Amino acid sequence: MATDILHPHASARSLARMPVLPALLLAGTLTACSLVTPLESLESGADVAECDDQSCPATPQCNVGFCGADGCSLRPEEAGVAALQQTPNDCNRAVCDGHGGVMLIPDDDPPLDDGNPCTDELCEAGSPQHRPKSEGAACAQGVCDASAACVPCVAASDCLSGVCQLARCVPASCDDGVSNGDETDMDCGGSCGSCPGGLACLGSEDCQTHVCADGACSTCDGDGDCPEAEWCFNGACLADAPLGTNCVDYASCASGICVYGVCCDSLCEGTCRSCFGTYTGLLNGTCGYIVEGTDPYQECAGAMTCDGAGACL
Ligand SMILES: [Ca+2]
Ligand SMILES: [Ca+2]
Ligand SMILES: [Ca+2]
Repeated sequence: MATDILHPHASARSLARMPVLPALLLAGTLTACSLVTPLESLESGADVAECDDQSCPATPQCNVGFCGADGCSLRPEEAGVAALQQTPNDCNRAVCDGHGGVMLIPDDDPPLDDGNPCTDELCEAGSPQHRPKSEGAACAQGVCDASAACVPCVAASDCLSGVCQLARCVPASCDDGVSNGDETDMDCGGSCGSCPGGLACLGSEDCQTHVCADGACSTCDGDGDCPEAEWCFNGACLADAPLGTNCVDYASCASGICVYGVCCDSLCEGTCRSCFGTYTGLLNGTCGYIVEGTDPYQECAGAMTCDGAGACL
């Protein structure tokens, strides 16, 4: 609280209301000008014959001591002159009222900081105010809320994750309804699984179809639209199948060879050869001789069968 120091028992405002001169002075000898009063009764009053303006005390404030015909006297200080005693941070300035008193006029003398970073210290019509800053205004630990408290967030945009809950930023997750973290679109892409068609992507791995075109998940028209080691099937890129996997064409096989609907390690041409393990006794997808005594493809004439070495016997 600001302290008035105008007088031990009087505030600036009460002094302003005092009569032009203290009653004790009015008891003295008045000259033609009632504002000029001898100071004989003042304890510091100088001898009439010896006084000069410098030796005459100016008290109380807003009065000027001077040496007149009757010795030291007082006259009011001019209106508007700053009073000797000022109260700091009270949004006012004390000035002389021209009648020996003090009056306060509004001044840009704002109150001290209340310690709250979410209030502004200012003066309104001579009254000190700690006005709350607008919601969302920046403060040291984040932003100011509607109650002038400094909190981490009040809006989603205040958080790197884009999620503000109960004035706290919440880390990104794959089910928060926000495109955040390393996601390429809302809750998909990056480490949150692949995105359906039309959603944003950075690479093929962000898309369910493995096709990312112009920043959006799309479909493939051919194997050329697919990443290396993948092939296009029904608009989506699928990983090339390993040996022995069922296939629809060469492009679907990692080996690039599809024989009778299975990915094989070679074209497997020639008599009594097969890519099917059931016919060769080998692993599916490995071309080998058809087992002796069988002829699953009916390649051998008459009663002959495969000999187990790639020929009919
Ligand atoms: Ca002041
Ligand atoms: Ca403040
Ligand atoms: Ca998310």
